[in-house]
Amino acid sequence: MTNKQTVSELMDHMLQVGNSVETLQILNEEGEIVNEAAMPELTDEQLKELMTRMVWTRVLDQRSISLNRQGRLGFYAPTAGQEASQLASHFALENEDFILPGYRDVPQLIWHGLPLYKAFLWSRGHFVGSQYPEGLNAMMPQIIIGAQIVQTAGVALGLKLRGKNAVALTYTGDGGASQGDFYEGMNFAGAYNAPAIFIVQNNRYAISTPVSKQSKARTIAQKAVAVGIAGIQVDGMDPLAVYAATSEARKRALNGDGPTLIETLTFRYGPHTMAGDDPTRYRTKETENEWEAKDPIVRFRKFLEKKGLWTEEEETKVIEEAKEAIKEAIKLADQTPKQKVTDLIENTFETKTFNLEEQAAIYNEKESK
Ligand SMILES: Cc1ncc(C[n+]2csc(CCOP(=O)(O)OP(=O)(O)O)c2C)c(N)n1
Repeated sequence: MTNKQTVSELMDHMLQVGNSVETLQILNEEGEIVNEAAMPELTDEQLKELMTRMVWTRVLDQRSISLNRQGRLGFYAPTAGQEASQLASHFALENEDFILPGYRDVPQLIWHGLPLYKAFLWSRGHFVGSQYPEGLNAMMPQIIIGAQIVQTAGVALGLKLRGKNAVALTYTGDGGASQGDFYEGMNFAGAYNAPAIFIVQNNRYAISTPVSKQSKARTIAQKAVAVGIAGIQVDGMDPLAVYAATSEARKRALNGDGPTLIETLTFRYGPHTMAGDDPTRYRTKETENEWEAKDPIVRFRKFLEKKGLWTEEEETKVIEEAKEAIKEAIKLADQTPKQKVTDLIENTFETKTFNLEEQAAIYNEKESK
């Protein structure tokens, strides 16, 4: 209760809560540590592993774009620019943690254990691409914007009720943060103190819609306040900041402190997807140059080189290994028997509905000829 402030002052105070959100940065664009206090504890080997994953994934992105152009992949949402946001957050997880990715988050799935050839098959719409190996704690990439956020609340609550020492982590974009599911999911997870982590990769655009059209709120991170959970905005081009925030969120969730919302400020260098989006129609060259100067791989390379942990030869080796793995995976995908209509029918429901029974009979007959 207060009897010293005016109504207007109280309202302004609420607005200031949002306006006071700061951005965590640990590693600047020059590869220098600018926030020692927040520096995460990572061994030299771990730092190198994170760099390896980011470089590897950049190669995967370049190859996926060419494979798509050659007609050898189906749906593809480019990832270059978002490596720190995607891979440094995933790096803070353990295998027992459950991830619920969006369609752009295939790299995290791969590093969580999805065989690459299955990721390629998923891109082609082949059912084998959605059959996950035993022990891979993940859902398929979600296409419905925001749907994975409510599911994350449920998975996190399930993990808690089963007494698992694990969290559920989901990814969405700035556009996803405007969906009703976003608020519902976070609110529910908060109310049940579920071990959930919500990552909003704010890459500035939802296809062509700028983030300024998503919300009047200055940040997406501040939306945590309304549901009473922890929230943080981080430089999403800084792998150390993204890792530190996710690692802390995981620790808090396992400690019974509930969910966290993490907003990563990032940028996708490519088009929204390979289905005809042309970013030059809604982004200026200046904006692109500004974000290219923030490249997460460039700044992490500078940091590691200064520490004597990374060389051009090592990077070349990673690039060659990535190309080889991609070649092998696409071969495996090509060798997978072509999908039949009955495969789709058999893999839709555990028990077929009556009309699927009818269709299965028709297609079984056709395919046997
Ligand atoms: C419920 C729903 N509405 C609309 C779409 C069409 N759609 C596909 S991607 C997209 C933009 C999403 O942007 P954002 O959440 O910022 O993620 P980004 O693609 O930038 O990673 C939209 C509106 C959809 N897939 N699902």
